[in-house]
Amino acid sequence: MKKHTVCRLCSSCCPVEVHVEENRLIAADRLSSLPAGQRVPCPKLQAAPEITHSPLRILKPLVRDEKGRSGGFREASWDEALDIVADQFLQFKERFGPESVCWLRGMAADWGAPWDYANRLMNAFGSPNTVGNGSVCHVAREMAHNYTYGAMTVPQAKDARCILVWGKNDRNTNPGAFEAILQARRQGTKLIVVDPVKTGLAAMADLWLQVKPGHDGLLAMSMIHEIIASESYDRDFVANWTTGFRELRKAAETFAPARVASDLWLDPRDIREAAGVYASTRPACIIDGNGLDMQANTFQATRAVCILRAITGNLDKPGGDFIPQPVPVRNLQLKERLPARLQPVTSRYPLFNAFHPTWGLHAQSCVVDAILEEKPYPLRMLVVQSGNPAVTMTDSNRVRKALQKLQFLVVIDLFHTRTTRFADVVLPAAGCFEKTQLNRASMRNNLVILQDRVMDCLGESRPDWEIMFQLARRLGLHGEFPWETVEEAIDYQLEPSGITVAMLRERPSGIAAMEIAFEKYREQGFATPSRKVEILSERLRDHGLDAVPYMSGWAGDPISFSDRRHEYPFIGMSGARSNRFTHTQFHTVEALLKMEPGGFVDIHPEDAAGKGITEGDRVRVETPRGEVCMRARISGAVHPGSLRVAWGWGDVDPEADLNCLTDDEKRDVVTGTPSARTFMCRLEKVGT
Ligand SMILES: Nc1nc2c(c(=O)[nH]1)N[C@H]1C(S)=C(S)[C@@H](COP(=O)(O)OP(=O)(O)OC[C@H]3O[C@@H](n4cnc5c(=O)[nH]c(N)nc54)[C@H](O)[C@@H]3O)O[C@H]1N2
Ligand SMILES: Nc1nc2c(c(=O)[nH]1)N[C@H]1C(S)=C(S)[C@@H](COP(=O)(O)OP(=O)(O)OC[C@H]3O[C@@H](n4cnc5c(=O)[nH]c(N)nc54)[C@H](O)[C@@H]3O)O[C@H]1N2
Ligand code: SF4
Ligand SMILES: [Mo]
Repeated sequence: MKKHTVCRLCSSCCPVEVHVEENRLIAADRLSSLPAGQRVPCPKLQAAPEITHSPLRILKPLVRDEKGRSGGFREASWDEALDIVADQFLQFKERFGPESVCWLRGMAADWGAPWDYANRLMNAFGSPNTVGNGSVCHVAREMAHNYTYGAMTVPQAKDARCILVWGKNDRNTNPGAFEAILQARRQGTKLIVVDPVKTGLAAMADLWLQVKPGHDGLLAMSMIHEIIASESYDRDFVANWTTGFRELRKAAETFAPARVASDLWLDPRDIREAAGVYASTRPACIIDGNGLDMQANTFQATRAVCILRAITGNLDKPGGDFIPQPVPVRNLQLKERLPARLQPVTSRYPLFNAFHPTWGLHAQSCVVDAILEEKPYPLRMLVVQSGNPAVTMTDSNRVRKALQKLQFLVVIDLFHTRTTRFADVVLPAAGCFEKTQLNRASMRNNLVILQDRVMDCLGESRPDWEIMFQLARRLGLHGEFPWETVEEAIDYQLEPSGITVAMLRERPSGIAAMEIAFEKYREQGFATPSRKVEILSERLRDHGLDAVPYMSGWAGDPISFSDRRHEYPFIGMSGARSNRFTHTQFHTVEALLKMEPGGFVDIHPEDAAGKGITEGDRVRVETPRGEVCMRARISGAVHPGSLRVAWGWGDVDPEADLNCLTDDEKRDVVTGTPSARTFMCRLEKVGT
């Protein structure tokens, strides 16, 4: 049997066709409009059968044996495991208040309906603490878009004449999006890439700006300076649809290319050329990515990039940056149930907490603060769903101390991880092909595609929705979770759109809730308080923040440990995201390991020579927080003085645990984003 669904082996949410026989996944193919020879393969999807049927899957609920955390796990029935978890929820509520319980989400279970269910459960239970990991992922970037023009834009790369890729590596992280870039290139579209590393995408660009890590805000302001000075901005759009252009002009004065280029590792001519080509070639779109995230200045740097889109008049134009038309859905989260006096543990970041009606809370570092420092109050019980925080959160030694200190930890996952080692109960989740869910990425762009179950759950694993619904009922929340099936829940949520699960099953390629329209702002304005693009944001000014990015100047070096650069002279970068793995996932899958057996530190030839390091040597990278050991790869792809340290190996190899190196003290003041992407470090050879 072959069936369409959506893959969730990573966050790209590609539509796929899956072949299943007798409840065995045989193969899966990504759907693409390109002819077979031109498609970009995804090794993870090709390994989907091995991943799904891995002998390492947890197929029964596990609870600690009589020795507790110092012992092992024993298998339990769902009834027993869920009773234990519900009982702990109620006990902590009774003794310390419902806010002492927190639900911490990784990205794997999706940000659509499954995120809404977790929020609904916790809000109805009475705890304001449902926290996602968006401060290190794209939600901080999403907020910057939102504060500038009301929504996160979607680049229309296929129809653009110029594509500016800013800290995104679609070749490895989103093959469908990479295909759109390739299609555009075949039509002669210009490509500019801003990346400190010569990625495959950078190598094929017309112009590659090898920006100094963490300095994107400075570069964006310099390009803005150039576009204003050369008067190549869109005068009509700026005059009619923006606030604060005068203040922007003033703020940009100090960022002339000639003045800032050396701080950026760039030639001023390249900055001018990039600005000139981008501003004069229309339509143009900007594809921004995780290179802008995990920086201590994520919010304002992304705002500056957003302003480039606006002043060049590319917003909401075909081939430019589309303002999405979200599918009308019910807000399921029940946030209104929470008493106003109950502050979440993320209360230090009030603007980030409130910027969107359903994104909710994402300053995940605050969860660790609350456990260890008991500020603003102690968290005592944690449910970790679809995440591996022991490895993926910043300053992982500190995170593990926090997990150890918890009084009760529940983990919902398919596999054992370094996080499940701290757990009291592990609940086995079903994989993405074993469940039906309403997927946020498929809805964002006004095309609802159902992620539809193609096979039964393996063993006793259960879909996340079912685990949450059953737990909720045990907490007495029958009224809030009345649905017997996920189809009922999805139909309830989708009701305002007029779309149902039955309709989606008839049209597996998706249903558009409305006709795609461009330049919608002409009728309704932008979804900001002024209805314009807010180059100048009064909301930010009211909170004592720069209303225009960097209007009070460049805030200084955002790189962690920059005050100790004499001891830690290299700039370390977190990367690369391989197309074979998703964060810490799949590092035990033979087919993928055959292609890529371990992580590397990429070192520039000059630096390697200076340290007597040759290809394949074992090297140690150290920061004030910790150290990792990996093999050296000598590579002209990185700038002299910088190292790229492989991401994602920490679950299977404690010596390659990148987040041992990262720092959670230097944080973005708006979003609480730690500077986990970039850190000063030192390098030594430790063996051959
Ligand atoms: N230094 C550094 N830190 C980073 C990053 C980096 O590049 N560098 N990247 C950051 C980013 S962008 C992100 S998004 C985070 C990712 O952080 P996490 O979300 O913690 O990362 P994963 O390793 O993908 O962990 C997902 C877990 O969910 C499980 N899982 C998979 N599917 C399901 C499911 O359907 N249901 C359930 N319940 N579980 C499931 C997997 O087995 C896995 O254990 O890491 C961040 N941390
Ligand atoms: N195969 C695979 N696909 C994935 C994932 C995965 O783990 N594996 N994770 C998924 C998730 S959760 C996410 S968030 C996305 C992320 O997808 P991407 O946004 O593509 O993320 P990365 O590859 O981490 O980083 C993008 C680029 O930023 C560059 N970069 C690093 N530092 C800087 C900097 O200071 N400035 C600039 N301008 N660029 C910089 C890196 O060199 C890299 O080429 O991918 C998703 N897809
Ligand atoms: S990129 Fe690959 S793993 Fe990620 S959703 Fe698409 S097909 Fe699945
Ligand atoms: Mo992410």
